[in-house]
Amino acid sequence: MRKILCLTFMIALATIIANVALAQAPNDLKIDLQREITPIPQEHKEPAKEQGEIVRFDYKVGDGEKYACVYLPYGYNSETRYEIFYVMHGGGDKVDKVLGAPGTSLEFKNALDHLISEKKIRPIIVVAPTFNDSARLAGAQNGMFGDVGVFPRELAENLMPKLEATYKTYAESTDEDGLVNSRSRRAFGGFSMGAVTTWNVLCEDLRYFRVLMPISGDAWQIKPMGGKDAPEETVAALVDAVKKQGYGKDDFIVYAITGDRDIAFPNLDPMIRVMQKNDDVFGDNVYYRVKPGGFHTIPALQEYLYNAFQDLYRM
Ligand code: FER
Repeated sequence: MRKILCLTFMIALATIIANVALAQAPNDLKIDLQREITPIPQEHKEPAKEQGEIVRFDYKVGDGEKYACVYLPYGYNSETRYEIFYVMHGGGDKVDKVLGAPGTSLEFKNALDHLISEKKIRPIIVVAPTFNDSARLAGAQNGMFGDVGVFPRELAENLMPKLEATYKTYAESTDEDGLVNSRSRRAFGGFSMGAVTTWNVLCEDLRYFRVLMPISGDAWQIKPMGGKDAPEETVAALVDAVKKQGYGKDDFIVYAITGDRDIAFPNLDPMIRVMQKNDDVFGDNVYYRVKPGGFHTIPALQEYLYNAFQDLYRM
């Protein structure tokens, strides 16, 4: 009897430990800040032998319809759980700008195929949504500022629950608990206005994401370009928002990337410097990579993702 009790206890304990490990932190992040950001090699821009696909994912927002472009890795199957990376495009761009349109196989998508088939990264799902129309559909303030302002809610209420019920991620259910418990396997990043969106996601949706990747764009919590004009106040607003959500510095990382010739560099750089000196909810959970000579372009964004994915998802 005692043996059985003991065994039951051990199994229960092992299950708890395994679940906690899954939910908290696969500390498998091996971010080497000394490693250069390298261009996507030409051979990785060519079609791979083992190809994933980009599919269209339709979802409802209010009375309207929207869609996201979703990269499913080669061999995707609903028996396997996949980590998921959401990536938002920049201002003036469309939903198909980052990954390419559904059914296409452009250079960046080919590069993802190669990274996965050569086992440089784990098979992941990448979702490229759009903030375009978000404000209008939410009945809120219109324009780009309104769009990126309401997108975190659309993400939480309309996109993620439906998408992750359709494609298999670490969310065991797509209610609040299921999405929150799988946050260590979910990341959000974005470029330019997509970076502004990412900071907004940090402030509102941190319960769903462990990794936030603002690329070439500052936080507009105080005002547009506040990362340059009001870096201390901007970071203070981020600190408040993180605390209000009940998180601390061990619960998430910010992995910011830009180029030193990027027009957003002067906006992002000062606020990141302030964040790195913070010893409250930021500090050594803030990773910062700057590509010498990097400009504010979609190919630069794709190059940064190509490199960053090898940090986040290395096998
Ligand atoms: C920045 C954040 C966002 C930035 C530009 C933007 C130049 C976006 C501009 C746009 O898409 O119109 O720091 O720096």
